[in-house]
Amino acid sequence: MGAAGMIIVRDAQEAGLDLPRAYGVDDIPLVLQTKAIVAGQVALHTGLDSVVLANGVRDAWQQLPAQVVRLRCLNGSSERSFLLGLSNALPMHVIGTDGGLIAAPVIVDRLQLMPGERVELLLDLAELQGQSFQLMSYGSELPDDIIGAAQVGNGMATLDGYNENALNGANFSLVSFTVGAPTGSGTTAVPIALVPTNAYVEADADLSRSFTFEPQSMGPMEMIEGPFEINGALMDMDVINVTVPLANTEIWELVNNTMVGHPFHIHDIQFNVLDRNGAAPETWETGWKDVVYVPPMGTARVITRFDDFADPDMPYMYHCHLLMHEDEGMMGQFLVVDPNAIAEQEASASIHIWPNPVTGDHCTVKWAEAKGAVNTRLFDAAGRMVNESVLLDASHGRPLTLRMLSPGLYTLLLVDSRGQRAQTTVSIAP
Ligand SMILES: [Cu+2]
Repeated sequence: MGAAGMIIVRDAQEAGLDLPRAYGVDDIPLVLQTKAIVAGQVALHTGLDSVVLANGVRDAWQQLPAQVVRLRCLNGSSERSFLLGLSNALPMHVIGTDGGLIAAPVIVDRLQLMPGERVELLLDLAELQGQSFQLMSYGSELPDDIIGAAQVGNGMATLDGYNENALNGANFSLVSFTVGAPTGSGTTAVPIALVPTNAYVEADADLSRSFTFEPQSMGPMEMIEGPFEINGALMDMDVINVTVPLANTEIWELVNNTMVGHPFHIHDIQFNVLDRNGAAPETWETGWKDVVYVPPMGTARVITRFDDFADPDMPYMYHCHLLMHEDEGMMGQFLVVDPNAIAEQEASASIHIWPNPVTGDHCTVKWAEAKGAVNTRLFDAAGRMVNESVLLDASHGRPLTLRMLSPGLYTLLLVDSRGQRAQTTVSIAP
């Protein structure tokens, strides 16, 4: 991320709780970043991010009242993970994650926050008037192979400039705080309960999909540097990698066959983390999230329901939230499609497929604007091409043979002789 901002979302459930919410007084947004500054400009695509910024400011400090205060933290770094902690060893009460408040506060003294992740913390400063302390990143305690740790790679290979960056493996201050007088009206105690999560459980799932991360080519450098593929492919704007039927509850299994940790992010939905390397996630991670840490040579599983915002034309993205990784193509796109709405939506599109859902071994394709021969490619929900053929003139209706295909949703990509592209969703009936 370059310049980063924050949107604070409030709702009635949040408003019903006794939480600090005086903006800039006891409720502090913190966009935490490290950046490389070259010739006065933020430089991307370099590992020499040696400048620590909070809300865009170096050496940031804030006065806080001697009462319960709320810190809304976002890791807006391009690649660096933080291991948050307080220099005075005060406990941090986690109350919220990426998607909102969790069920009850969870006390931690360290918390790993990867790029793209958000966490809300309460600190009880009632006894600390006149003192000062820092919100720290304890980089020396980050596990190896997470960017920001002392070591990435096996010692033979490491990232360009990694060992020259003094922040890697170091403990450093993100923000300094001084504690002043209480406001006289703030929150005096950390709440016992927050908002029930009603998390999805494994038994709710309609299906499980697997997403495997691998370097494009094998080698010690490539295993830490990338470019990294998801299910054997880099991002392609012309390929829908996954088609999700509306109202599906799905487990997404993330398999990391690389030597670095990745923060995996899914648009459109909030998910619950089921497990990481087969073990329960951190207690504070059990609410709603949209970024999950996938450990090096390890796995994470998340569960979610795609219950809104279906659109047969506008895909959502999933991607690694490390800027260099996503920029190099560690990303894919998915459609959420309402199977019952396809026929209606086709009526207004320039491509006509009928019947759709397809009931026999072929359908008719008409693309009025097509010029010359049209190449057709059909992709299944996992993004695999399952059919390729050529229609000599699709500007009038032409039959497309679709034999031996399992029932479900497919994406049909059409390219005409002038390189014009069109795409639509085809449903194969049982
Ligand atoms: Cu990554």
